[in-house]
Amino acid sequence: MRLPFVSIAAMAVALAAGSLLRADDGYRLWLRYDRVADESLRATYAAAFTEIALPAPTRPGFSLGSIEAARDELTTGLKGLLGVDLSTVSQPTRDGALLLGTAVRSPELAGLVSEADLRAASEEGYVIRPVIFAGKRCVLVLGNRDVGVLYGAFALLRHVQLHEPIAGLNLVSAPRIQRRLLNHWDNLNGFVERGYAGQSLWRWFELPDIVSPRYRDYARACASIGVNGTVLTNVNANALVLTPAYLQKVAALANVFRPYGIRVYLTARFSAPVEIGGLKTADPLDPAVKQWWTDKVAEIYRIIPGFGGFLVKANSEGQPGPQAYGRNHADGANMLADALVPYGGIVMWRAFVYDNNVPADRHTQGFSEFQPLDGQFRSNAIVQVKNGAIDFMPREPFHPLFGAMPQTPLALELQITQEYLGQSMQLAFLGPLFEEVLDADTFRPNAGSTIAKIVDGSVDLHGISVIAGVANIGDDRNWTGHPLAQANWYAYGRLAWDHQLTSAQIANEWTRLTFGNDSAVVQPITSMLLESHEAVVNYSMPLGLHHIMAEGHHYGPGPWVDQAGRADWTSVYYHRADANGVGFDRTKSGSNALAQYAPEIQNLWGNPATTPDNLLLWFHHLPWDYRMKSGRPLWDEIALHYQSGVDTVRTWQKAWATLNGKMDDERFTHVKQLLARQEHDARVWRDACLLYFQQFSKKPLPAGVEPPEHPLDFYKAQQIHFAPGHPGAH
Ligand code: BDP
Repeated sequence: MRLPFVSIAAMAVALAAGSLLRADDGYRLWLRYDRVADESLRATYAAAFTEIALPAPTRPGFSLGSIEAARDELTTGLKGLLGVDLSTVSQPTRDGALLLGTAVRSPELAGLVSEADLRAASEEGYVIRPVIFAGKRCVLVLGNRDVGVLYGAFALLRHVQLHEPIAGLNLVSAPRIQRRLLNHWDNLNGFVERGYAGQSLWRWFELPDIVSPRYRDYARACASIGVNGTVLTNVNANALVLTPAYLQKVAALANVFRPYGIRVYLTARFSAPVEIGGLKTADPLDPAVKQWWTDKVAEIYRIIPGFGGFLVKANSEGQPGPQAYGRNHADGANMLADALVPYGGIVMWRAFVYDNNVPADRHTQGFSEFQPLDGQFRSNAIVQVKNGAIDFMPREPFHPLFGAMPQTPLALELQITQEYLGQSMQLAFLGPLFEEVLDADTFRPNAGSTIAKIVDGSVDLHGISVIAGVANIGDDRNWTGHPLAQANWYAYGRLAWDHQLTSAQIANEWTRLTFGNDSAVVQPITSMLLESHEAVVNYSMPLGLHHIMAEGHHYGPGPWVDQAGRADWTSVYYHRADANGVGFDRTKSGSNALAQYAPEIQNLWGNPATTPDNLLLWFHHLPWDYRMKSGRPLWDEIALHYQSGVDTVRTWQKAWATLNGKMDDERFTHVKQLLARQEHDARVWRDACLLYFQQFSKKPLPAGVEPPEHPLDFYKAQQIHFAPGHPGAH
């Protein structure tokens, strides 16, 4: 929804009601910096922060302007929060100076903290602590490098926004994963594949001449949660972005992002040497092809200093790749890695591959193609793996590759945009999903080897670590379409920085930053957020059901889909419902995808009695009257899950109603309308799926499940035209 204008009436109401109810279009995200209402608290903060001191560095060092960005953010933020104008001085002139600097360039500041603190801050982190400097009581914001100061500035502002005490202030933090990226699936024509919040942020036609102020706000938002890289273009890539004219445009964006510690990356279309280079082949072992990429990379680094590298989708869903020349993924990735290595660049090569012509269960195919290549990739080639083996389903078991490529750094790819989770119409806070994935134990080489530890490099001691989130951002005024979907961008960044944070902590933090610290507001919103992912799973694909959504645009139910261009895009391929039961047998008696997991997991998930309910039908085909752990028959359990999803949404509608008057009318009304739509859509999911499966189960709905509103044919006949984010609709 676009809300570019604030109506005069809304503004008048807002002015009359005071700052709490000021009209709000959501543009400021979690960086709101509204005045701290409690006067005594505000006075405490104002006494603690009186000026900004930026002592001139005494040692040379490369500056990216991050310290200046930190100073600007602190000046604006504290002006908003406290109503004070902080001047910048080169040495503290009074108590309460915020002292900014880096250990590398200002050894006298480094001397104020312990070696252990500096080590803990590592490359990108910070130390924030009260110190005495030049005879004044100061608050030191120190990084080893400039960007640490910027991250520290955001942490300090967050501390104030959350109304945390100033006494005993002691913040030390550093990221656990080195490269924390957003992946934008943005096309050069402005269309965002699987984007539900408007068009691309990047105005390619206007660039490089017109540099929208929004690019800086994007960078501020990313930096505030620690995101330090952005892949600007769609994995279904267009080679044009590698041409000189586009590289100039990319450079203009990179210039805006650089002070914010954000590197720019691009998707590299494998056939680019043919499409824009005039070569006859893109064979990765052909010397002319290698030379073309070597030259191209040199050109890119000349135009875009600090360029991060390439993301590649190859031999997947029709994208070109090395297999066309009889080469494998490692051949392709290594050729690009070799071109990038002199500049410190990396290549992220995606493992999302599957082939309709291969008879094996799609679940097994990425593993089969990539696992044998372990050990063959260059050290700057990272294999990027989606969290699950199919495709960002509402719930998936973790991808077996995470436990099976110890010699290769693996990047975790999460989807922030809610392709299969209600898109921008439905509330689904993804913190719990991300946490579940990060905490999943691969048991390789032994228990405790969680995905988080595989990805951060600590299990196999890799030098490079990468995490990627497919962005949910577009040019909608509020960035994410659904106002509460901002929380997903936030949660991704916070977990990428520190995977030991809990989603409950993050939900609480985000809610307070975004809606204020009033517990009557924070409590209901936090509960809604934390319940929402499971609720969406319940009313769409409970108990391990998967890939039963509508075809193409993927919004809403489609368990009946049996024609979709290729078998592995249909729903019947995955649910396998018949008179005998439902579910995909992936045990020894079926596709045996389970064999790709560690023995501990095979033992657990190989037996329906020890498989967690929430993955049951992912791994087993079970009779409709199979006795569940609850004692109920499977059919009843399925039906009750669908109903419970609907019921949960209704409880949010009630909870949200209590917030009327406690926030601005814009966000209140927008979310109220979205929740009504979600309640409707949840019923559609429930009714459509239960009617469909009932054809096979031939059993009545259990008590407590509402009868469907329409017959099955009604739901089958529903069509959505021009669904946002659907490539086929354009
Ligand atoms: C699927 C999307 C498709 C993407 C693909 C991918 O439906 O639009 O291109 O993933 O990740 O989820 O490459």
